[in-house]
Amino acid sequence: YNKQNAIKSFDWSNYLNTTCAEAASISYFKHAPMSDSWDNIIVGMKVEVINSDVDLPSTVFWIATVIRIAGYKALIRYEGFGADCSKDFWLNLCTQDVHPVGWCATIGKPLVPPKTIQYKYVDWKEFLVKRLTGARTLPNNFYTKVLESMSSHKFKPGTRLEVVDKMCVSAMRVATVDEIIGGRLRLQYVDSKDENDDFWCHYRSPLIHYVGWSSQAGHKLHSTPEYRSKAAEKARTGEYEEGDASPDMFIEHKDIPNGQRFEAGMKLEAIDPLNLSTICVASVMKVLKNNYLMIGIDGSMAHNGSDWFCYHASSPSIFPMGFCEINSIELTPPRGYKGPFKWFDYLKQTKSRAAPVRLFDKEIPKHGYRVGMKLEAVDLMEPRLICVASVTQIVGRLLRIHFDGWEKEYDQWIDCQSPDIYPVGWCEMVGYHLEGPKTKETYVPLQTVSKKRKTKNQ
Ligand code: MLZ
Repeated sequence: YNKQNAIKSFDWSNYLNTTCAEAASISYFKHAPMSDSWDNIIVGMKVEVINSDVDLPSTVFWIATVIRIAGYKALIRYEGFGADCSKDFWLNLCTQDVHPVGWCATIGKPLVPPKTIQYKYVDWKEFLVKRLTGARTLPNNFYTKVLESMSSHKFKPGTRLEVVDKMCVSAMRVATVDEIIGGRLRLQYVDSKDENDDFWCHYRSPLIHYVGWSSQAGHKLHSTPEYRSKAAEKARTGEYEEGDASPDMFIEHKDIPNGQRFEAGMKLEAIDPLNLSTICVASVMKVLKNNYLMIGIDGSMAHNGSDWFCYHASSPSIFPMGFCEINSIELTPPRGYKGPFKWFDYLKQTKSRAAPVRLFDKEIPKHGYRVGMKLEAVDLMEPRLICVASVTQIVGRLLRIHFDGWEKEYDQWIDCQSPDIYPVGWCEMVGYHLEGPKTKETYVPLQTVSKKRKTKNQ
């Protein structure tokens, strides 16, 4: 029994009205459906929607104007209301209930004016013709396009892959896809007896890999000897079985600058994978093949290396020494470090050297994010949860994501191209539960599932 599922999914409508906040645009999220064809969706465009302001037994439609856009959601006003906003309502543009102008005429459905304004005109036809001349509307095949763009990957229930072991992040484990919602995969570890021991991630997540990836990269893998040898063979020959995740299902990493490599022992700054609100002093613990690195957070490493974490050399989550200082953000010193932290002294004390700046990917992709924008973000410490969130700081390509109503300890530094952030209305569109902002009235602590979060220097 899952308490959270019993709670209704959060509805953005009132929240958008009362906070007046701007939502991050669909076009910022490359992995989100319709991201590349959202340019035509603009304020002022007209659509045909169900008219609920009538006393008729049958479903009728009316023309409406888009007043405001927030992610996939649009604030709508029935045509004829003029400046009167009393009947405005929010709807999701990517649902079956929204149609381009002309749709009713094509299928012979009547357009019926809302009863509140019925008295205003005698000749509604003439009124509509006037209002609609030159107006923009949705493209004809809009909903078909929406459906198409929601299934643009090859993952299926049953697909086998390698994924980070959530109980021991330095190792991989074998899992199968159990369920897919909006491109997010519910994974089940194959060696787990507990059905509820699942792991959610997007199909573009850097935490999942093809069968045989661990053997190729030289990454630790918890699995059976049979799997190990078969997987290695498959990756070597490229001959995969039905149901195996194969290399072509994953995005390829950028090449790193020629001939320049990270070396074990080099120091750097990195987002702590177990506490995404902090950027910490870290070390390259091991260099794997194909430019993957095992990174450890200085001062809090388990002796057996069980909290080393794999980042690709081109990852946007690792930074050269001095990154935090240059960007005026807090760098978390090694746990228990005495006195103010100075890189120069620290390198001397630890007799180590910093990873050269040229090894890092410094590209900052163009993005439109601004502080204050709302979105839906995965709580990566409990990745089943997608929550109402806001951008509270921007550093180059990094976004600081704050979960509305929650303490700052829950904040996460996330890359602007991360597949773990979604536009407002995404959950509603794909049918995923959305966690609302934490409020005193609605929040019931889930004591049984609550994992203690690391806080700074704790
Ligand atoms: N059980 C967890 C839920 C936290 C979810 C927060 N999401 C932003 C806790 O109370 O810590």
